[in-house]
Amino acid sequence: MNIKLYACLGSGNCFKAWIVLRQLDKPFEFQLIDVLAGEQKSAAFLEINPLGVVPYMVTETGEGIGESNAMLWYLAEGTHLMPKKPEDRAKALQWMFFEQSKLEPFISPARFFTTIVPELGRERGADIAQWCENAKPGLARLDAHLKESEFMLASGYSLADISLFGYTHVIDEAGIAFQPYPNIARWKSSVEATPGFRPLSEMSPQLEAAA
Ligand SMILES: N[C@@H](CCC(=O)N[C@@H](CS)C(=O)NCC(=O)O)C(=O)O
Repeated sequence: MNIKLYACLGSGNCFKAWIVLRQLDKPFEFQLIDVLAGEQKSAAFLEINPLGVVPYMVTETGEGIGESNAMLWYLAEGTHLMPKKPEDRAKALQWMFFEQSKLEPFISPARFFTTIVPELGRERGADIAQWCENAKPGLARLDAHLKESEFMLASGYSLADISLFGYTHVIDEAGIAFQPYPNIARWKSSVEATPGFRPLSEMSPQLEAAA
């Protein structure tokens, strides 16, 4: 049985799971879930993932895994994307928790209402401004870290880069400029140059069907 990835288009969290599958050249089935139409809360999808969110992944052995960063951990196991030293694995986790607590909760909704559904965002101007403000300390910390290192870990490109890249590479779509964060901008180019990289705009079930 192939891995099955349940995902919606345009999502940074779904992109993380998708790009790791593509960069590791793993065969998988892409099941589109239309979040804008509420499909993630349908009875059929709640049977698969009772939390009613995407991404969600079903492994080759039929185990269901939620949380994009947990998917990265599962998929990177035993590959060049998983750091070898225990200290580096712990640092990867440290940054992946940072991503989910200091960046994603702010960049994701700001981008959703600015770029994905701007018609709903017109009523949310104050919220969007606050989310952008809340993301800045995390972005400043990330930028300072990347001043010292080409990738998140000194050992090289890893699952931690993919995790952080998911939303950080589209801060402009949330209304946050890259200009105050030159090291993030430089790192973004380094990640985009890694083997097998494909942009978020190409994530689609059609691409997998054609592969
Ligand atoms: N922390 C989760 C976030 C999952 C999540 O909130 N997914 C969004 C799409 S990016 C979703 O399904 N939203 C629809 C909803 O909450 O009903 C992860 O990293 O996978």
